[in-house]
Amino acid sequence: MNIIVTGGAGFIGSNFVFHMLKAHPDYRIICLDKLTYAGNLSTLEPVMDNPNFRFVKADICDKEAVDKLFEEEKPDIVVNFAAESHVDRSIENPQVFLETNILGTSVLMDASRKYGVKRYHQVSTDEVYGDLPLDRPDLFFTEQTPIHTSSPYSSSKAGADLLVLAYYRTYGLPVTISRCSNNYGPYHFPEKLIPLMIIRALHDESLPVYGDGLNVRDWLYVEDHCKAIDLIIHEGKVGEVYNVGGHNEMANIDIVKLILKELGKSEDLITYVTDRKGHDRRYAIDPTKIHNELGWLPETKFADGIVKTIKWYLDNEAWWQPIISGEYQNYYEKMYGDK
Ligand code: NAD
Ligand code: TDX
Repeated sequence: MNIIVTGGAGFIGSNFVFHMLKAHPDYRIICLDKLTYAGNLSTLEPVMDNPNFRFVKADICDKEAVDKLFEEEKPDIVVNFAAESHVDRSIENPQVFLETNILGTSVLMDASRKYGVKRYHQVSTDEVYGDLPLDRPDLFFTEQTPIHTSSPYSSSKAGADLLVLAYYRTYGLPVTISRCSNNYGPYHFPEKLIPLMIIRALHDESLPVYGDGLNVRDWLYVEDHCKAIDLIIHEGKVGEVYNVGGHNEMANIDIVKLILKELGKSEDLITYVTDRKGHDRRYAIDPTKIHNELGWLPETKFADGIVKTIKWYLDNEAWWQPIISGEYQNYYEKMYGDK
């Protein structure tokens, strides 16, 4: 089985590459990644010499490069993780989100049609459903919840999802889509809430909490997400959407306090800053469908996963130190300088 994994040098994609090489030692995994600011080749170092792994630096929007790779590898399955993924960046500059997340998806699907792939899987997000109110804890996102996006990021992901479903209906491309809640774990880029707070707390720097800090996210350990995608590409029904989430709702402020407690740091580091524009209030996934149809259940409890994750960042400074120096510092100043 030949599988092209796009965006495999990023957070979830790299965890998926590791999972697949371990779970299916007879599969060949080809990672296609542009290595944007969020892609890190050093993450993939442990598998670079694996004869069942190949890395190719290319842009999913580059039709020629994508076609060439499909011609060479004749993939059975394509799993598309490649995306611009940070909501705050999409608010600053939507354009590249539309290019990679929508146009890139169409280039990959055109190649998938041309070379007859058996499954095209789109890695999507719960953000396509918009948000839920805090005072209705009985409400959850199901696969029937209407698309209702808030940010340029989520709109670009929703645009891609609609295109994927259109390729299924119009051309019969055998597609599946997974819409997952917030992931956390190793190799999470330090612009996102959990790694940002861990690393800043370690340096006794202020922790910028948006708005009142009461926004709720539904956290899933990254390995559980990878296992869900593995199941969907093998056993999921073509043309279907699967929500993935673990009923692990947490308010941002509670996560920040938990990190401070684990690291033995003072809550005085918490600084409330101007809210994110259009900030979604609450995400909460109903994972009944993937549980009933495919038997998937999350295995890592948040209490254990967050401790494991904090330990990973403590043990792997060599991974994140080069990231937070240089270009990323300029980014931080730009995003938080006047908040
Ligand atoms: P990430 O930003 O950590 O990684 C994205 C990867 O895609 C990087 O390696 C980057 O170099 C690559 N990439 C970007 N543009 C590219 C292009 N034009 N061509 C080729 N490669 C390109 O993202 P992530 O958090 O790992 O998210 C992966 C996928 O999962 C995304 O599609 C995202 O929308 C989705 N998702 C993420 C979460 C989450 O909590 N992080 C939750 C649900 C869904
Ligand atoms: O400095 C911060 N302070 C803060 O309060 C940052 C970076 C975030 N936040 C808040 C905003 C959100 O309510 O924390 C919450 C989580 O923020 P992010 O880590 O930026 O994630 P989110 O916006 O929820 O989106 C993530 O989950 C869904 C991923 O980045 C998306 O790619 C995925 O689709």
